Amino acid sequence: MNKTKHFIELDETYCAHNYHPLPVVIEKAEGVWVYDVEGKKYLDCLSAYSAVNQGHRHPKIVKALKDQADRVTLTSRAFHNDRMGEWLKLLCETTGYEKALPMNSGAEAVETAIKTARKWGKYVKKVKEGKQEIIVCEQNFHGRTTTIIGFSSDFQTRDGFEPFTPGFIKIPYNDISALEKAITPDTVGFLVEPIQGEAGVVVPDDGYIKKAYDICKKNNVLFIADEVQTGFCRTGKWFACDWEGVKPDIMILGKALGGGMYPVSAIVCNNDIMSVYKPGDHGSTFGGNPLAAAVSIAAIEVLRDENLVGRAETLGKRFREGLRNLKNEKIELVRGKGLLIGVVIKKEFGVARDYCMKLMENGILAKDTHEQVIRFAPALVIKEEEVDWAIEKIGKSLS
Ligand code: IF1
Repeated sequence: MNKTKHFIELDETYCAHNYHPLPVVIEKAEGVWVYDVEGKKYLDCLSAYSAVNQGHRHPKIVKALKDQADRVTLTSRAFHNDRMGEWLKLLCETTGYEKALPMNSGAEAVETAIKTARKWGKYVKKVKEGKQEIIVCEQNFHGRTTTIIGFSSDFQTRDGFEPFTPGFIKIPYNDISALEKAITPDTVGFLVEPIQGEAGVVVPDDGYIKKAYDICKKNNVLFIADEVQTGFCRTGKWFACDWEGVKPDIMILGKALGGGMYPVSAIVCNNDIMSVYKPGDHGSTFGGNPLAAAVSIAAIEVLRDENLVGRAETLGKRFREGLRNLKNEKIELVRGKGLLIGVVIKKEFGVARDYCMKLMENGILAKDTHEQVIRFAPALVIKEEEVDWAIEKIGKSLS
C-alpha cells in the first residue's frame, strides 16, 4: 500500500484539489483492464467517462500514434498538413455531414457550437446582434468553461466563477411544452444531450429528441446535440440521436473520437451553417493537428471494423439484464442505453460513492454521479464473460 500512498501524496502536494479520486493509482492499462501500482487488476467501468470506447491502448490506435509521431505532430492551421483532410473526410462520411471544425476538448467543441449558432443567428436568421438566445436544459453537463458553467444548474460548478455569459434560457429536460414556450423569434439554437450523462444517465422519453427536433425545425432554430459522451457507439447506435432517426443541425463530438489516446473534438454540420466562418473567425493552436488526425482515423476505423456499435447494444443488454436479475433490494432502478448504464441506489441504503469503494475492493472501478447513481460504462470491447464476471462482483459489492 505504500506505493499508492506515495503517489496520492504527490498528487495532493502538487495538484490542485479539484477532484476527489478513488484511492487507486493506475500504472498500466489494456483493453477493459487497468492495473494499479500494487499490481492489482481492475475492470474499468468508467472508461474515462466514455473516452475509451475502443479499450485502453488499442494496438491499431497506438500504432497510428507512433507512426505519426515519427513524421509530423503539429503544424498549426497556419499551414496545411497531409492528415487533417483525410481525417475530416472520414469523419464527415461517418457522421453524414458536409463539413467539420476540429478542436481538442469537448468543452471547446461545445463553445464552437455555441459560437456557430450565434453567428448563424446574426447573419442567416438575422437576429439583432447581441439578442441571440440559446435554450439549454436543467441538469445539463456540457463542460467547464465560464460560458458553459454559466448555464449549469449545479451550484458547485458555478460558485465563485461569476459573472456569466448572457443569452441562455434553461428549461426542464424531457419537457416538450417547456421547449415550445421558451422559443422566441431570437432563439438561434437548442443545445441538448440526447441522454444526460452527468445528471445520472437520464434517458428521456421515447420521441422526446424527435419532437424537440421537429419544433426546432418549425421555428428555424438549430437543433444542437452534444454527443461528446453518448457518441461513437456508446449507446448501441453510432450516435444517440440515431435512436430516433434525428440528424442534428450541429453535432458536437469528443472523447472517443480520440480513441482514449489523444484529446480530439469537433463539430460537424452542413455548408449552410458552416459557411458562416471565414478565415480568422475562430481557431485553436492544436485543432486539426496531424497527430490528432492520425489517431482519430484509427479510432473511427476500430469502431467500424470491430462492429463496436453492435457490441454496445448486445453487451449493454446483457449488462443491464444482469443487473436487473440481481434483484438487489438496494437497486431502485437500472437505466441507460447500450453500454452507458446508471444504477440508482435507494436513499435508505446510503450513497453511491460508498458502493464504488466496495466495488474497487472487488476489482471494479466505477464512478458515482450525484449522490445516488453509479455509472457503468466499460469499454465497448468488453467480452460476454467479462460482463458476467462484473455482474457477479457488483452483486457481491451491493450485498
Ligand atoms: C469533468 C462529468 C461526464 C460531457 C458532455 C461535454 C463535455 C463532457 C456531455 C466536456 C465531459 C467529463 C468531464 C469530466 C467528467 C466527465 C463528466 F462528470 F463531468 F459530467 F462524463 F459526465 N459534453 N464530461 O460529458 O468535455 O471538455 O471534458 O473534454 O469535468 O470532471 P471535456
